[in-house]
Amino acid sequence: MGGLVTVELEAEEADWEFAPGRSVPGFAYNGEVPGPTIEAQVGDTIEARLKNSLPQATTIHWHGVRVPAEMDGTEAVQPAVGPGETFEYRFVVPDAATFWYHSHTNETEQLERGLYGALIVRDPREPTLDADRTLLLDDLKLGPDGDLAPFGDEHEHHAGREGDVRLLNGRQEPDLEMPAGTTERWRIIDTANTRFARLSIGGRPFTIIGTDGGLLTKPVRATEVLITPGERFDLAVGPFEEGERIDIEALPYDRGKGETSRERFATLNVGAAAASRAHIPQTLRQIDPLVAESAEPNRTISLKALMHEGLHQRADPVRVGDLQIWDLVNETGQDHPFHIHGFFFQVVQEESKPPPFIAWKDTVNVPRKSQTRIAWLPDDRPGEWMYHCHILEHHAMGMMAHFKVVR
Ligand SMILES: [Cu+2]
Repeated sequence: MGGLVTVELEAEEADWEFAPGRSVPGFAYNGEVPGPTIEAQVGDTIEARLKNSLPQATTIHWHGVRVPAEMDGTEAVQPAVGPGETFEYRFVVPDAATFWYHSHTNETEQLERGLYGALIVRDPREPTLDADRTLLLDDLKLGPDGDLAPFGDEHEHHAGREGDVRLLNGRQEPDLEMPAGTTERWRIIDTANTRFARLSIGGRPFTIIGTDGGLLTKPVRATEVLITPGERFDLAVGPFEEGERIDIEALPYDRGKGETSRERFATLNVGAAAASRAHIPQTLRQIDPLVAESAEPNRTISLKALMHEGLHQRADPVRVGDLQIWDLVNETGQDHPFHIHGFFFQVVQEESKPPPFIAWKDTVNVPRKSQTRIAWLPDDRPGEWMYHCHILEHHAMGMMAHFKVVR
């Protein structure tokens, strides 16, 4: 039997000091950006009491968690929680992974102002590294006056909202400390409205050990990983040598809006050595493929049509237990991170090729002029669900669809 984790989350206006002496009027859970990190063991029940002290309605979506439909925190399953009102979310966390929670009402503004936090679900059987840290990547778009730029101009509708202030855990380009000789688990979450990060840790090799739905089957060595809004990657990072200063940065990437330049999120300072007990086994867990690579799709979703058809689209229902094989076709000129609520999928093909590793995902970037095939199995959680682009401005503009899971 799992334990009970209770958390009080008060959504409130707060002065968000994102750099020494610089702040913006934020929206924050319990006055902090990011909100408190919620930590649980797999199988626990989370009871989160939301108190809305904002001047506008809000809800909380538990991104990636396989919650019952009525706990999904969208306005499709609950009325938004008005100013002065409360709502209690209660659900079991059946999977060990890096999740996050965020507002799902007036998201473009509420996330930009800071309504997000991490939800970490651990399994005691997972490998233990020397430390476990959560790094939330974000940005802020400021106007010439240093305050938040106004929301929702025409350019943002099309391209998404990106700002020049890059944040890690709610602070502008902070310094992090890590002892030499150690290897840490870094849980990276892209909480930005739009910003992609082709993440590099000073070009050093690291090991990808997990993503949205938890551990991979085996560790994957890499020197960079593309992380897009909503996605998570768990990395084993280190060891480094005492005295090193390493930039945690995004390498140039073109999501269809021109190539970005190298951009720093933080600097890692390596301190005096500490003993290490980190061990990464060669087998992390088993993931059985849902379908063969050659499996034919039973649904095609045109992201271009989704983008242009506007609000409140309804897709066909899916039946519990019926295997879903969906082709996500992106004929637009920009990348779109596709997110499905409440269920994990496997990527079967990316641009007609199998993905580099098998994994459970809830968000996947579909690069411009390409197509991605995913497979997923609706387990017995009937109700109202949705999928959408996780560029929040695209979602707000209607790049989404509701669908039902039926018995
Ligand atoms: Cu999009």
